[in-house]
Amino acid sequence: MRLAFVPFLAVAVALQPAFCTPSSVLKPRTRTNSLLISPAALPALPSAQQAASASADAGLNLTNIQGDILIGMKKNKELFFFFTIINSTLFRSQLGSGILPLITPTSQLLAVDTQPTTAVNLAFSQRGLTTLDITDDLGDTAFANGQIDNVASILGDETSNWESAFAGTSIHGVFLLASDTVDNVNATLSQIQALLNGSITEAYSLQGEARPADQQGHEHFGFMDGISNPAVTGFSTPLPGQQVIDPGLFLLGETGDTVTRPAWAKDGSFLAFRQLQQRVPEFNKFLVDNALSNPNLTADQNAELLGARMMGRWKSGAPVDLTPTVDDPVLAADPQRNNNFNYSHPGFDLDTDQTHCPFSAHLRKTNPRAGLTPENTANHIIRAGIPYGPEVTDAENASNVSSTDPSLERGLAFVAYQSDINAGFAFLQQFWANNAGYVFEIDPIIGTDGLGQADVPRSPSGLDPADPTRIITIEQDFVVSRGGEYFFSPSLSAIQNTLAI
Ligand code: N7H
Repeated sequence: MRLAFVPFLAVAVALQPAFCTPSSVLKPRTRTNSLLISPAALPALPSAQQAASASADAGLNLTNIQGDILIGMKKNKELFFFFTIINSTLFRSQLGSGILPLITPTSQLLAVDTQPTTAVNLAFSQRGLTTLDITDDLGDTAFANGQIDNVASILGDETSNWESAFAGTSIHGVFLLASDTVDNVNATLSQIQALLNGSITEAYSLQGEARPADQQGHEHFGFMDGISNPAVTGFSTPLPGQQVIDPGLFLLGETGDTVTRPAWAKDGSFLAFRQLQQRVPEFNKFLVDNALSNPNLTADQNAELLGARMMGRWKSGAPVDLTPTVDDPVLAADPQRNNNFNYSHPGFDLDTDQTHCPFSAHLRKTNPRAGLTPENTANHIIRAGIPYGPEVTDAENASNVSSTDPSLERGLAFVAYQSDINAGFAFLQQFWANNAGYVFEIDPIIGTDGLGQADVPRSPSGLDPADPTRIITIEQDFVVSRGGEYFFSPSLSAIQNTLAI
């Protein structure tokens, strides 16, 4: 079905009464505690009132945008349920009346008393849209070709490590189910499956989970994650140092999106999903074996120092650019200060100074801040992933080797939202993280040689602040891609008026 190109505004106005009245989207009020986590280091979400006022000024309709897109890495438990559509007519017939009322828009997540028991989002692969007879070109070649097309040459993945479901053709879509308990998630999944009445089958699933106790918000290597997502005009108020990015970099058809799209695609976003395995015991051993030698630090602290310099932040979240040789947990927990840096310092040459932050640090590779003039506003993503897999076992700790037992695999269920995958996730991975020619070295956390080979040695300088010219060779990958897919996360109005029948 090819839909006519209709001006966005006309469509939005025409669709308002169908789904935008708050009473029709709110679920029974059973919540007294948030389904999201809120570690002190992460920027707080705007209040419902703040977001309502910012979005009104920018013309954003937060009741029409799926909730995961602008929220970031704040999920507690999240199931990624990848599915195959086996009866497209039945599936489409259940989408509007059955599934749409369960889909959680952004506005609903901003206050505890409007949050559902389980937040539900839904996205489709190109293959899924085609199965639904939606043949419009959404204007994104990476999405249209699927992630498998990017596998070796662009992303540098070793294809043999890919989970078979991602390498195959069965993934048509994904339900993202987030709550504070796995029981809630499973109950909602059962409800969805009952509503869809046999029209889908499971292709694959991955259960994400925030790490326990004081590690909540930290990924499996131990680093606080999700601090430096950009502020989005029309949604969030920028914190000191936080870049402010046009909504059109993340939402189709909004200010800053320059591509021509079908009208119904407005307020959707492309979701890049990656299952990134983390080899935690191997990473820890590398840090111990190559610990730095600051005489004022213990051996453990010298190992931590090396990890912090590979990452660009301490495990606490404190940026090494502001505190290069010693952790500062108070700074880390203060969102007014923990993102307020740009790698420039009075009297230091930005192009040669690595005493504050190494050029190759993951944080600096994936966002060079003042390292580019003017500061880059074109290549940004909103990261909304969550850790998956269990904690490291005693046996793995003792052997310094990750178990080969699949049930013990751990890593990051990486999610990036953008309106242009080739300018967002794929650009960051290919042109910055994997590119030794760009600010000198391959990213020591997520970089590969860009040719699909594993464990290619990397030789970054700058990791040792006492001697920034010293090279510390890294001979193995600590992050292994297990594959992924590109999806389109449509607006609620698109689900109702274009995808449902
Ligand atoms: Fe990265 N980590 O937890 O170790 N990342 N990342 N990432 N990452 C960041 O400031 C990590 C990955 C970005 O604006 C932090 O939020 C891990 C991919 C970007 O200054 C930490 C994996 C891509 C930023 C991690 C992984 C990116 C960023 C610091 C894989 C894109 C913000 C916390 C397993 C291709 C940069 C924070 C800025 C920050 C971790 C993957 C991109 C701790 C473990 C694949 C843009």
